[in-house]
Amino acid sequence: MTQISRRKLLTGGIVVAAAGVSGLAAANRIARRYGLIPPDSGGIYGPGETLTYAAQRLITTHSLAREFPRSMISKTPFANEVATPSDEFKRHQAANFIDWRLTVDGMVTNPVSLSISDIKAMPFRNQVTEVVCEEGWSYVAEWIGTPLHEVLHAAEILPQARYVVYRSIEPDWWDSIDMADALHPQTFITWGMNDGDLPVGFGGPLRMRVPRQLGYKSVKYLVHLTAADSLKHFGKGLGSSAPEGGYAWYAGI
Ligand SMILES: Nc1nc2c(c(=O)[nH]1)N[C@H]1C(S)=C(S)[C@@H](COP(=O)(O)O)O[C@H]1N2
Ligand SMILES: [Mo]
Repeated sequence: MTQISRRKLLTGGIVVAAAGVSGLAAANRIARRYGLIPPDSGGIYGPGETLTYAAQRLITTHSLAREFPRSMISKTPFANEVATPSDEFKRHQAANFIDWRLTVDGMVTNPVSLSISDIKAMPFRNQVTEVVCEEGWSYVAEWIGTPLHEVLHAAEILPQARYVVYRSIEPDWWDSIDMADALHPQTFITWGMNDGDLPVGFGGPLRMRVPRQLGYKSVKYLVHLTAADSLKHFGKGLGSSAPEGGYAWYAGI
């Protein structure tokens, strides 16, 4: 059986099971068999979260977020700015981010601590994609960055790793993605925007861009990546700070 028809069969199975009487439970059994259980699968909304994540992963793993022509770049993009940056952040900003480091650890053979110029020296790409906030607003911008897979490759990520956990210098902002998104060609460690450096309001000096998911997964002021085979021991074990506040871990768009 080809990969595609197997995938269709599985997806069909999940969707049909979800439509049935004991639907969500059956869909969950299928998802569990294929290891497609998100970290926030418990609680009232858990079965729904599992259905969304498993169905998305079986259908759209390799699809790209829409890219726009440069003429559609928003003239006045809205930055959801951080009202009170910490003293630590202000010190980095005053020093032009010369001491900013992105630490990469966890399930890697070669843990690294990269400066902004180390990252800029790696292969980079650009994309014109949309930031979509769960509150209903969006904007289109050009993002310039090093694909996350380049950084993971430099750190020699181990094949057992299933997730990448990422943290902002803002302690409340941390998140994680599975390897399908971590290795996705549009998932960037972003350092440029619209032909210039990434402005602080938009997450400079470093921001994760995950254009296949809602804006809150694109964490600003990135300082730390950890490769892991489980999310159990991070925070409350739900995969990110988002489900701790009632939002989905997997926020595909
Ligand atoms: N560190 C950090 N990252 C963050 C946020 C934040 O407040 N702090 N807000 C998130 C949310 S909810 C959205 S919608 C986008 C907004 O991106 P923008 O500021 O470029 O508009 O950033 C996300 N990343
Ligand atoms: Mo948001």
